[in-house]
Amino acid sequence: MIIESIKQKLGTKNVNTWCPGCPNFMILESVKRTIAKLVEEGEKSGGKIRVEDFAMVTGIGCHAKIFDYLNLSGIYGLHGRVLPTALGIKLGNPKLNVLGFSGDGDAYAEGMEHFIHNCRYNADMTYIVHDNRAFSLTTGQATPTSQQGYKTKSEPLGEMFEPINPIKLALVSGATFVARCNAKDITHTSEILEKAIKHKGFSFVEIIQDCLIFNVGDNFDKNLYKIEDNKEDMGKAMKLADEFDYNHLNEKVPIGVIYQADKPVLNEKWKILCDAGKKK
Ligand SMILES: Cc1ncc(C[n+]2csc(CCOP(=O)(O)OP(=O)(O)O)c2C)c(N)n1
Ligand code: SF4
Ligand SMILES: [Mg+2]
Repeated sequence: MIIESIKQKLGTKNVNTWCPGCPNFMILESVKRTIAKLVEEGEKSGGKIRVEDFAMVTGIGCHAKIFDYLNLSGIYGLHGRVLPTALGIKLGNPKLNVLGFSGDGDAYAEGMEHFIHNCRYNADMTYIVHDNRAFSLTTGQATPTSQQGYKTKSEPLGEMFEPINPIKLALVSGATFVARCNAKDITHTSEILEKAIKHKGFSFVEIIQDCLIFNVGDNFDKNLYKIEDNKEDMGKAMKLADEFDYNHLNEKVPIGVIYQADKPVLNEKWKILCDAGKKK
């Protein structure tokens, strides 16, 4: 089956309510391309991956509408609870490729504790964060990755706190695959997503997804630069993470695989789960 027809199968007939031009469209396209490529490759090598072997979980927010536009089984979950739901699916059927989709509010505010612990657990699943540095669906309030001084109806004097650095947080929490990409670069994003899905362990992909309506200040596309994949070198990864602090938009912003390491995954460490996987 050719990639285009698999991509068509991944679409739905639901009316799309994202704002015209929103980079979420590009993330959707990147995800479809990636799954279609993996399925086609699987077919070539004996039908190893089917569309049915993927499952998705979303939070609540603009990002989460991807659930309506991507024809995969899964759960349109609760705000901030993507990862425990995704982990539950993975525990129930370890053979599934589980993809979690969160917004920055979803992942780093309400869902922060799940983010840290899932980096530690290293279950073999992929976590995709659409980071637009705002709670966009609820009209643009500041999230933990919004820059200081960002003014909203809820923060009329401007965001008071320094943002968190999710890349650094993932690294210190034990994530075995940490990457950043730009939604608008579909080819690069698809390459990163493919690597993330193929990675054995918890893969975290932070996608810069500029909202067109909220927190539209400085566009930092010009600051992005692509890096070579960094395997196993934590010192280098921390330096790359430090280059952009999510506050000063004039800094250089590395995109690509910032860190990848080969470590035992949850299924291997947890015998009961491992045996359950063998029985299916
Ligand atoms: C537990 C809970 N808290 C708050 C909300 C309200 N809420 C729904 S969407 C949303 C904002 C989502 O922001 P983000 O995760 O960044 O996604 P975006 O809309 O920016 O894609 C909020 C606060 C909710 N639905 N459930
Ligand atoms: S409000 Fe922003 S994130 Fe939401 S659909 Fe519109 S452009 Fe996209
Ligand atoms: Mg957001």
